[in-house]
Amino acid sequence: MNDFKSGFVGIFGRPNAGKSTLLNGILNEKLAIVSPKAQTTRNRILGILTEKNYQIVFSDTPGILKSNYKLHERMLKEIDQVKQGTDVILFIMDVKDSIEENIDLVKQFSSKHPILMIINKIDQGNQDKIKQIKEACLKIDKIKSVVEISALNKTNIDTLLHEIVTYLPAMPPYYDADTLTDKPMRFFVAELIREKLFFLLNEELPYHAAVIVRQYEEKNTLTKIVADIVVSRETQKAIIIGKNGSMIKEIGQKSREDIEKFIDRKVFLELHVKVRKDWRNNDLYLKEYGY
Ligand SMILES: Nc1nc2c(ncn2[C@@H]2O[C@H](COP(=O)(O)OP(=O)(O)OP(=O)(O)O)[C@@H](O)[C@H]2O)c(=O)[nH]1
Ligand SMILES: [Mg+2]
Repeated sequence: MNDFKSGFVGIFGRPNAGKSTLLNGILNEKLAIVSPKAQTTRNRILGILTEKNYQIVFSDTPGILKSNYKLHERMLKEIDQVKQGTDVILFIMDVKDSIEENIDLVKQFSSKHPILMIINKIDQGNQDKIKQIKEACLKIDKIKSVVEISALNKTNIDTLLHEIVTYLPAMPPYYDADTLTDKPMRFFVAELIREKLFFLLNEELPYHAAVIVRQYEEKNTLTKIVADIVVSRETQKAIIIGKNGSMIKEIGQKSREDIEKFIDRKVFLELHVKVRKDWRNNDLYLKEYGY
């Protein structure tokens, strides 16, 4: 195991840049939920890739944003924690995003760790813009290389991995080869339910919702899961339940399908909707909901 390399690699970037899509693509597993809306990810999510000669411990993070409520503060804290324990920084930007804004964010990282700049969504970008981004990156010392990818189509992922490994220290693995993540099953189940809210509900509502798994019980033929969807207001509860319960039914169905795929077992899913006024600014609730 002499020439084995291991290290922690943080994935950072603006909301919606494709951080979670990249993590899932690298691991071939849907660990992190993904949606077309910004600020989908709220917690640090570990994903571990172990190959013959190396182990990379990836951390997906929430998108970097200004904080408007306490939940945002918690999300920013998650980002800071990952920053501290990282060997290599992946900074991922949407090829369509503003170059200046992203370069400004990159400048805020300390020079302690090498930064790999990832230009994502090249399936949607033009060569000119890619060239401009590369030129801007050249002027910044701590950016060690620039890799263009499509996280969605898994284009150039091998090149990226190869590049990352270059910067990893010689180290024995931190985790057993069969460890994929550090979060319990309940976390992923709650996230898969939360993801459906992003797809089925309009604009603001998903940002007001948290999901907590209350019961997770493996029975003989299926797994029984009871979860609460928590929102800030009564009106939001009514929307989530929908006309004659139609919305909650759809949320339940879609969630169950995804959870079954994830745990590879039949699932019985029971959902409840609860109102906790202004939970996003309440320390106790935030703690209870895992933030
Ligand atoms: N066309 C295209 N879309 C992509 C690509 N990568 C990600 N997306 C889409 O971009 C959107 C955001 O992706 P996420 O992976 O949730 O982005 P994120 O950076 O984790 O976002 P937050 O968690 O909100 O910070 C989703 O609709 C993805 O399908 C890509 O390479 N090409
Ligand atoms: Mg994300």
